[in-house]
Amino acid sequence: MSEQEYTAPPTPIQHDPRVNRPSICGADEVEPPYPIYMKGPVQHGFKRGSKDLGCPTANLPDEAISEYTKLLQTGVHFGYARVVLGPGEGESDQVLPMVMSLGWNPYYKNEKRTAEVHVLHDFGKDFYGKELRIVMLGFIRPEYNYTSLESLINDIETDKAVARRSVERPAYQKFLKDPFFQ
Ligand code: ADP
Ligand code: RBF
Ligand code: MG
Repeated sequence: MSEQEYTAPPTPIQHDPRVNRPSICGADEVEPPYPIYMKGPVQHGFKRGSKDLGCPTANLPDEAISEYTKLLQTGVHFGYARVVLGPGEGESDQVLPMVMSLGWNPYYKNEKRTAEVHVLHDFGKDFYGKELRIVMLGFIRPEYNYTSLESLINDIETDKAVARRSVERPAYQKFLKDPFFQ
Protein backbone atom coordinates (compact mmCIF):
# COMPACT_ATOMS: atom_id res chain seq x y z
CA MET A 1 0.00 0.00 0.00
CA SER A 2 1.39 3.42 -0.86
CA GLU A 3 1.15 6.50 1.31
CA GLN A 4 -1.24 8.16 -1.16
CA GLU A 5 -3.73 5.31 -0.78
CA TYR A 6 -3.68 5.52 2.98
CA THR A 7 -5.60 7.95 5.17
CA ALA A 8 -4.89 7.74 8.87
CA PRO A 9 -7.99 7.40 11.05
CA PRO A 10 -8.87 10.42 13.25
CA THR A 11 -7.55 10.51 16.82
CA PRO A 12 -10.12 9.02 19.19
CA ILE A 13 -10.85 10.59 22.57
CA GLN A 14 -9.49 8.53 25.47
CA HIS A 15 -11.14 5.19 26.20
CA ASP A 16 -13.74 4.96 28.95
CA PRO A 17 -11.62 4.87 32.16
CA ARG A 18 -14.16 2.54 33.81
CA VAL A 19 -13.36 -0.18 31.30
CA ASN A 20 -10.38 -2.37 32.20
CA ARG A 21 -7.62 -2.57 29.63
CA PRO A 22 -6.10 -5.91 28.55
CA SER A 23 -2.99 -6.82 30.59
CA ILE A 24 -1.06 -8.30 27.65
CA CYS A 25 -1.04 -7.33 23.94
CA GLY A 26 -0.18 -9.01 20.65
CA ALA A 27 -0.44 -12.67 19.66
CA ASP A 28 1.84 -15.42 21.03
CA GLU A 29 3.97 -15.05 17.88
CA VAL A 30 5.32 -11.72 16.57
CA GLU A 31 3.07 -10.75 13.65
CA PRO A 32 3.52 -8.45 10.61
CA PRO A 33 4.30 -5.58 10.22
CA TYR A 34 6.54 -6.29 13.23
CA PRO A 35 9.45 -6.50 13.84
CA ILE A 36 10.28 -2.89 12.91
CA TYR A 37 13.84 -1.71 13.55
CA MET A 38 15.06 1.84 14.12
CA LYS A 39 18.25 3.44 15.38
CA GLY A 40 19.75 6.87 15.80
CA PRO A 41 21.30 9.31 18.27
CA VAL A 42 18.96 10.48 21.08
CA GLN A 43 17.65 14.02 20.46
CA HIS A 44 16.55 16.79 22.77
CA GLY A 45 12.79 17.37 22.89
CA PHE A 46 10.54 19.72 24.83
CA LYS A 47 11.52 18.15 28.20
CA ARG A 48 7.91 17.40 29.08
CA GLY A 49 8.31 13.66 29.51
CA SER A 50 10.17 13.72 32.80
CA LYS A 51 8.67 16.92 34.11
CA ASP A 52 4.95 16.51 33.40
CA LEU A 53 4.57 12.78 33.06
CA GLY A 54 7.23 11.31 35.39
CA CYS A 55 8.24 9.26 32.38
CA PRO A 56 11.34 10.32 30.40
CA THR A 57 11.17 9.47 26.68
CA ALA A 58 14.26 9.25 24.51
CA ASN A 59 13.40 10.95 21.22
CA LEU A 60 14.59 9.43 17.95
CA PRO A 61 15.70 11.77 15.13
CA ASP A 62 13.21 12.25 12.25
CA GLU A 63 15.53 10.43 9.81
CA ALA A 64 15.53 7.35 12.07
CA ILE A 65 11.75 6.93 11.98
CA SER A 66 11.19 3.90 9.76
CA GLU A 67 9.25 4.30 6.50
CA TYR A 68 6.93 1.58 7.78
CA THR A 69 5.63 3.80 10.54
CA LYS A 70 3.79 5.94 7.98
CA LEU A 71 1.57 2.92 7.38
CA LEU A 72 1.13 2.14 11.07
CA GLN A 73 -1.58 3.41 13.30
CA THR A 74 -0.12 6.05 15.61
CA GLY A 75 -0.12 5.01 19.22
CA VAL A 76 1.74 2.99 21.79
CA HIS A 77 3.99 0.09 20.79
CA PHE A 78 6.21 -2.25 22.81
CA GLY A 79 9.48 -4.01 22.16
CA TYR A 80 13.14 -3.95 23.14
CA ALA A 81 15.75 -1.21 23.19
CA ARG A 82 19.45 -0.82 23.74
CA VAL A 83 21.27 2.42 24.56
CA VAL A 84 24.84 2.00 23.32
CA LEU A 85 26.87 3.40 26.22
CA GLY A 86 30.17 1.64 25.83
CA PRO A 87 32.58 0.08 28.30
CA GLY A 88 32.36 0.94 31.99
CA GLU A 89 28.59 1.38 31.84
CA GLY A 90 27.71 -2.29 31.52
CA GLU A 91 24.75 -2.41 33.89
CA SER A 92 22.68 -0.03 31.70
CA ASP A 93 24.11 -1.05 28.32
CA GLN A 94 21.90 -4.07 27.68
CA VAL A 95 18.82 -5.00 25.70
CA LEU A 96 15.84 -3.89 27.79
CA PRO A 97 12.03 -3.82 27.43
CA MET A 98 10.64 -0.56 26.12
CA VAL A 99 7.34 1.17 25.52
CA MET A 100 7.10 3.70 22.73
CA SER A 101 4.74 6.49 21.78
CA LEU A 102 4.50 7.08 18.05
CA GLY A 103 2.35 9.96 17.03
CA TRP A 104 1.34 13.54 17.01
CA ASN A 105 0.84 13.89 20.80
CA PRO A 106 -2.57 15.53 20.45
CA TYR A 107 -2.63 16.31 24.16
CA TYR A 108 0.27 18.71 23.54
CA LYS A 109 -0.88 19.79 20.07
CA ASN A 110 2.44 18.87 18.50
CA GLU A 111 2.67 19.43 14.78
CA LYS A 112 5.30 16.83 14.01
CA ARG A 113 5.19 13.07 14.14
CA THR A 114 7.51 11.89 16.92
CA ALA A 115 8.91 8.55 18.02
CA GLU A 116 9.59 8.57 21.77
CA VAL A 117 10.94 5.61 23.67
CA HIS A 118 10.67 4.98 27.39
CA VAL A 119 13.14 2.27 28.39
CA LEU A 120 11.94 0.19 31.34
CA HIS A 121 15.13 0.65 33.33
CA ASP A 122 16.52 3.16 35.84
CA PHE A 123 19.55 4.72 34.11
CA GLY A 124 20.14 7.26 36.87
CA LYS A 125 21.31 9.83 34.30
CA ASP A 126 20.64 11.25 30.83
CA PHE A 127 22.01 9.75 27.61
CA TYR A 128 21.46 12.46 24.97
CA GLY A 129 23.55 11.89 21.84
CA LYS A 130 24.04 8.16 22.52
CA GLU A 131 22.87 5.67 19.93
CA LEU A 132 19.46 4.19 20.65
CA ARG A 133 18.50 0.96 18.88
CA ILE A 134 14.99 -0.37 19.08
CA VAL A 135 12.85 -3.15 17.72
CA MET A 136 9.08 -2.65 17.80
CA LEU A 137 7.30 -5.96 18.37
CA GLY A 138 3.64 -5.16 18.98
CA PHE A 139 0.86 -2.63 19.35
CA ILE A 140 -0.71 -1.69 22.68
CA ARG A 141 -3.28 1.01 21.92
CA PRO A 142 -4.06 3.95 19.65
CA GLU A 143 -2.99 7.46 20.53
CA TYR A 144 -5.73 9.29 22.40
CA ASN A 145 -6.50 12.90 22.96
CA TYR A 146 -6.78 13.22 26.75
CA THR A 147 -9.11 15.40 28.75
CA SER A 148 -6.67 15.56 31.70
CA LEU A 149 -2.97 15.05 32.38
CA GLU A 150 -3.90 12.62 35.15
CA SER A 151 -5.66 10.25 32.77
CA LEU A 152 -2.68 10.36 30.36
CA ILE A 153 -0.33 9.46 33.24
CA ASN A 154 -2.63 6.62 34.34
CA ASP A 155 -2.64 5.14 30.87
CA ILE A 156 1.15 5.43 30.57
CA GLU A 157 1.54 3.45 33.82
CA THR A 158 -0.73 0.73 32.39
CA ASP A 159 1.23 0.80 29.09
CA LYS A 160 4.48 0.11 30.98
CA ALA A 161 3.02 -2.91 32.79
CA VAL A 162 1.51 -4.26 29.56
CA ALA A 163 4.86 -3.87 27.72
CA ARG A 164 6.76 -5.74 30.43
CA ARG A 165 4.34 -8.66 30.35
CA SER A 166 4.04 -8.72 26.57
CA VAL A 167 7.80 -9.11 25.85
CA GLU A 168 8.15 -11.88 28.44
CA ARG A 169 6.74 -14.48 26.03
CA PRO A 170 9.30 -16.78 24.33
CA ALA A 171 8.68 -15.61 20.73
CA TYR A 172 9.37 -12.04 21.86
CA GLN A 173 12.35 -12.87 24.10
CA LYS A 174 14.17 -14.25 21.04
CA PHE A 175 14.79 -10.63 20.00
CA LEU A 176 17.03 -10.12 23.05
CA LYS A 177 19.66 -11.99 21.00
CA ASP A 178 18.92 -10.21 17.69
CA PRO A 179 22.18 -9.38 15.80
CA PHE A 180 20.80 -5.83 15.30
CA PHE A 181 21.62 -5.16 18.95
CA GLN A 182 25.22 -6.47 18.78
P1 ADP B 1 13.15 15.35 26.00
O1 ADP B 1 11.97 16.20 25.72
O2 ADP B 1 14.46 16.06 25.74
O3 ADP B 1 13.08 14.01 25.30
P2 ADP B 1 12.41 14.01 28.50
O4 ADP B 1 11.90 14.71 29.69
O5 ADP B 1 11.47 13.19 27.69
O6 ADP B 1 13.14 15.09 27.59
O7 ADP B 1 13.62 13.12 28.99
C1 ADP B 1 14.25 12.27 28.06
C2 ADP B 1 15.71 11.98 28.38
O8 ADP B 1 15.83 11.35 29.65
C3 ADP B 1 16.29 10.98 27.39
O9 ADP B 1 16.78 11.60 26.22
C4 ADP B 1 17.42 10.34 28.20
O10 ADP B 1 18.62 11.06 28.03
C5 ADP B 1 16.93 10.45 29.65
N1 ADP B 1 16.45 9.18 30.24
C6 ADP B 1 16.81 8.74 31.47
N2 ADP B 1 16.24 7.56 31.77
C7 ADP B 1 15.47 7.21 30.69
C8 ADP B 1 14.63 6.08 30.39
N3 ADP B 1 14.47 5.07 31.27
N4 ADP B 1 14.00 6.04 29.18
C9 ADP B 1 14.16 7.07 28.32
N5 ADP B 1 14.94 8.17 28.54
C10 ADP B 1 15.60 8.26 29.72
N1 RBF C 1 0.45 11.71 24.18
C1 RBF C 1 -0.81 11.88 23.73
O1 RBF C 1 -1.20 12.98 23.38
N2 RBF C 1 -1.67 10.80 23.63
C2 RBF C 1 -1.30 9.56 24.01
O2 RBF C 1 -2.10 8.61 23.90
C3 RBF C 1 0.02 9.35 24.54
N3 RBF C 1 0.46 8.14 24.95
C4 RBF C 1 1.72 7.99 25.43
C5 RBF C 1 2.15 6.73 25.85
C6 RBF C 1 3.44 6.53 26.36
C7 RBF C 1 3.86 5.16 26.80
C8 RBF C 1 4.32 7.64 26.45
C9 RBF C 1 5.70 7.46 27.01
C10 RBF C 1 3.90 8.89 26.04
C11 RBF C 1 2.59 9.08 25.53
N4 RBF C 1 2.14 10.34 25.13
C12 RBF C 1 0.88 10.48 24.61
C13 RBF C 1 3.16 11.26 24.65
C14 RBF C 1 3.43 12.32 25.57
O3 RBF C 1 2.51 13.33 25.22
C15 RBF C 1 4.87 12.72 25.28
O4 RBF C 1 5.71 11.82 25.91
C16 RBF C 1 5.09 14.13 25.70
O5 RBF C 1 4.74 14.91 24.60
C17 RBF C 1 6.48 14.38 26.18
O6 RBF C 1 7.41 14.41 25.12
MG1 MG D 1 11.27 12.86 25.42
